[in-house]
Amino acid sequence: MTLNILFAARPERWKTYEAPLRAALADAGIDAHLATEIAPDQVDYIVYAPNSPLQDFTPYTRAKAVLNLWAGVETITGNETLHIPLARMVDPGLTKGMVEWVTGHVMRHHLGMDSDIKRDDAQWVYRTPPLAQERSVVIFGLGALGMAVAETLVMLGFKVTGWSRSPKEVEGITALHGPGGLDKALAAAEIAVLLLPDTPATENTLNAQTLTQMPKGAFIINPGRGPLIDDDALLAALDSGHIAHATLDVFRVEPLPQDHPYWAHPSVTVTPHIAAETRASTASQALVENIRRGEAGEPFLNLVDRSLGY
Ligand code: NDP
Ligand code: OXD
Repeated sequence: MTLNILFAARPERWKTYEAPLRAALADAGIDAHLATEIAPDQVDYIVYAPNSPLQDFTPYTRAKAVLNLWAGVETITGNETLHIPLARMVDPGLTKGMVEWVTGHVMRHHLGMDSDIKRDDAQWVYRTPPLAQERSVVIFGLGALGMAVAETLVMLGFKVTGWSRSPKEVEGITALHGPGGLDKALAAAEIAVLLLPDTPATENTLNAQTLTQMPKGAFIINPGRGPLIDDDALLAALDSGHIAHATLDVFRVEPLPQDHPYWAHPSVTVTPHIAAETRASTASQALVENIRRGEAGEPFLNLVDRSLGY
């Protein structure tokens, strides 16, 4: 039987994904009609980007799953027309990209690279740079991305703590969880990396109260989602010097509006939601593996629990 697979995303994505998806389907021996337009009641699987025009899933009566092209699902979990399984993207290429981006920014702050890069001989000041073993980094969110980041930072010698919703045991990492573990995580966060999903429970994880619980001079790196931080509270903490610097890749409104105070703040680094990107070749294999599982009657991987919002 030929499977009808709808690719519902912006046209530029189709250009990137068409060939690798066809190749991954062929490699898996799946006979498929893959297209950007298919009669809704004939569609078996929907490969989906949340910014696609498809927002009403009601006519997709035969579809077995929606396979998201993004890791973040906050704009779909509330869609009341969606009643079939929703899988989020876990892609080795995306994970590698996130590990590299976070590690780069952790090293920038850990080593104080900005102040050591000299443009003027008069500033020739020698100092002994710190070693990773002297620095405590907390990863808020120990999921697919946070765990990979934590493992790399452990390999580099950092003191790594992770905070998640459910308990975990991970060698080399101090694993804390739930509201009860938050105080300890904040107190250890000389560098805080936010890799939580955007859910009602994670909104404003960093707020006026929790920011004061972080060590004075702490650094914040947020490649997670904008709503994880109360922006006004962060700006106040930066102005007071309690937080030394924030590197922000994601925002409540994107692109970040031109008049937002983050742009001009000397202690804020803005990057345009580029921390990590799905890589079409590896992401296609992940998508096709879930289609294979669906057809074999095996459980889908990386299913979203819509009651939790991630
Ligand atoms: P996962 O779902 O694999 O991991 C989420 C982690 O957050 C889990 O460890 C989970 O805990 C934890 N968590 C969720 N809710 C809470 C809570 N209330 N309290 C404490 N911990 C909580 O997601 P990924 O690692 O794949 O991705 C994380 C986020 O990164 C995405 O949701 C997306 O927003 C962002 N992202 C950003 C990109 C960028 O370019 N800037 C690119 C890709 C993703 P538990 O383990 O117990 O479930
Ligand atoms: C994602 C992202 O969620 O790019 O995949 O932020």
